[in-house]
Amino acid sequence: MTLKLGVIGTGAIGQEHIRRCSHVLQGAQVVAVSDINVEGARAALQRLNIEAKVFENGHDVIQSPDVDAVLVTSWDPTHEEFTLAAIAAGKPVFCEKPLAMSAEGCRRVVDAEIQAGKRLVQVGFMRPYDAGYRALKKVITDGDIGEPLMLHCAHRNPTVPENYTTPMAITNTLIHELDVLRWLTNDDYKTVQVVFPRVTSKSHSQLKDPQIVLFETQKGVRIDVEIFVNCAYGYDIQCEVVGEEGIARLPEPSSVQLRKEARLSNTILVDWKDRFIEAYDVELQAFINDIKAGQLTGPSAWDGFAASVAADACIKAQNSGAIEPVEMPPRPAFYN
Ligand code: NAD
Ligand code: NAI
Ligand code: ISE
Repeated sequence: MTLKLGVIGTGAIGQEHIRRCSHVLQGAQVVAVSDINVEGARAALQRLNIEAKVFENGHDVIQSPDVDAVLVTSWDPTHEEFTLAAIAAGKPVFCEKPLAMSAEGCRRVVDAEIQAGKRLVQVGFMRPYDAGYRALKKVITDGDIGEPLMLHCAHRNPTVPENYTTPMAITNTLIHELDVLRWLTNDDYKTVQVVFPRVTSKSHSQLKDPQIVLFETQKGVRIDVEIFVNCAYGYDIQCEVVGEEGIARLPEPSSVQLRKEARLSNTILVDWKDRFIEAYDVELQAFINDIKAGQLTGPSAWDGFAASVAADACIKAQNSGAIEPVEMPPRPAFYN
């Protein structure tokens, strides 16, 4: 049976996900889309050579009897509304990160899903599906470097649009680390502090860039994450785990090493679409397969909530300059 998908938001990642669901993955077909920019949605379908119905409103996609499951790939502040509507319609929904703009919003999704009595939500945290992160986790869980003591991480984008502001470094960018580092270390955050180095001249008045986010975890591990979204040189994700017996590093994406003109060099990727291209394929194939098998197993609404609890504390810490607590409520049995 072919799973019929509706996609809300046909921007950068919406188009990428439509492309992969239509031309790369197995068992699904995009039958409906919407975007507040309706002409943009039509143009995207034409570019991708896909025939699907274009709706003016995302809610009509969700309600369409032709649509079995929904992908929410519109802007961050729209995610909660569309995810809640999909749950109300009883349809599985893959929601890009963040699940909502605050822990309170995520909690509404968690509560609605529990009320529905069945897992219907997968959040677009793709890094746990990335082969590099999986290899790094195996090194840790196999005990190869002993107990982790410190993590040094970086999340660097070459550039961001003018509408990207200081809190978005947390809700839109760091949110990936907030999810993947919990998964990687099997730990939870206890406190967070944010410090601001000298601002790059490539930023603007509404964005303090770069930022350094410092965590202490429940197990006493110290984590530093540099967020630098106008780093100019590339899209660069770093993660180094310092353990009692050794150090493990996230593998670099493979690239041919060049010896040329008295230089030894490797290419650095510049676009998130390429850096995690396989992880996006795997996460969405898992979503499709899990729906057919009757049980979602990927990053859950509770994972979306946990990341947003930490994100709220980070934003508080951005504003206060103080060390702020991260207070995570107990996991409901529904998510065990
Ligand atoms: P984008 O701005 O390129 O695309 C967003 C699209 O959503 C736009 O076309 C916009 O017109 C549309 N849109 C906005 N509100 C809408 C609404 N109410 N109904 C329908 N369409 C609406 O942004 P993007 O880079 O594609 O990011 C989209 C989402 O994907 C964001 O939430 C972002 O955080 C997430 N994202 C995740 C990753 C990842 O690595 N997992 C990468 C990129 C983006
Ligand atoms: P984008 O700006 O390219 O696309 C967003 C699209 O959503 C736009 O086309 C916009 O018109 C549309 N849109 C906004 N509100 C809408 C609404 N109410 N109804 C219908 N369409 C609406 O943004 P991009 O980069 O594609 O990001 C989209 C989402 O994907 C964001 O939430 C972002 O955080 C997430 N994202 C996730 C990534 C990942 O690695 N998982 C990578 C990039 C983005
Ligand atoms: C974007 O929305 C993503 O999710 C990318 O993975 C991230 O690196 C980038 O900073 C975000 O803007």
